[in-house]
Amino acid sequence: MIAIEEDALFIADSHYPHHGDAFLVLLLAIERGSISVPQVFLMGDNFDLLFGHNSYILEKNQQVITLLLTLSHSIDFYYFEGNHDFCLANIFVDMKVYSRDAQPIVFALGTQKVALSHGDKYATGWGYNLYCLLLRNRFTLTLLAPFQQMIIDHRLGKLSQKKICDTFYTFEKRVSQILASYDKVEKVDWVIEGHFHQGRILGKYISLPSQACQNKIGIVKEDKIVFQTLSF
Ligand SMILES: [Mn+2]
Repeated sequence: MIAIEEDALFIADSHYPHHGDAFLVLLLAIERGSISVPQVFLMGDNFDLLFGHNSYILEKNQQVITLLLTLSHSIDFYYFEGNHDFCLANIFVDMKVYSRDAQPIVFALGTQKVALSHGDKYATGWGYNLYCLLLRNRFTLTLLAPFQQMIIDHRLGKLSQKKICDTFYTFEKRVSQILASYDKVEKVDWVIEGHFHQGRILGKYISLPSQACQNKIGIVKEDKIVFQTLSF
């Protein structure tokens, strides 16, 4: 089991670049040494749209991809793929990349066990599962390649207009369903997920803040995750 270290960062749901550039600003600060970090957990949907096997979408996000490639030479990066960013293992060759299928992954936080996922795996339904299976398939992505520019531009247009920071009023109910699914896999002390953009802790469930919505990230201090807004 890999240990989560002091000052590790948990960055979730940045939705770059359509919903702010906080992700880029933070990575640039790490690059110039304004903040020193031993580990970075990218918890998914850090990009508003990014997937492998597609040159057009890579070009669109080139600045941040290049930055991540450089930083991941010297810092341990763990990328939990989200529903907006997937098939990334071929892009980020120096990172540990976890697909939706591979998640959750259990890490150690001090003496405690923590399960980590993006947050779209449990309590979703078969339609969503099928959609994920097709969309994250190399064959499907290759098939779509001739139409990539048209499809992607259309999709990017929609995504940039999407409201992503709504309050989730029945969140407690959803969390109890999610925790029940985790319990079937492995007993852990904490579950940490992004995806819901809530920035709340409910019992042992830590719903990370969205970097786009709350402008906060999680930082590990004395074996606890605290939510913070960083300024440089
Ligand atoms: Mn998500």
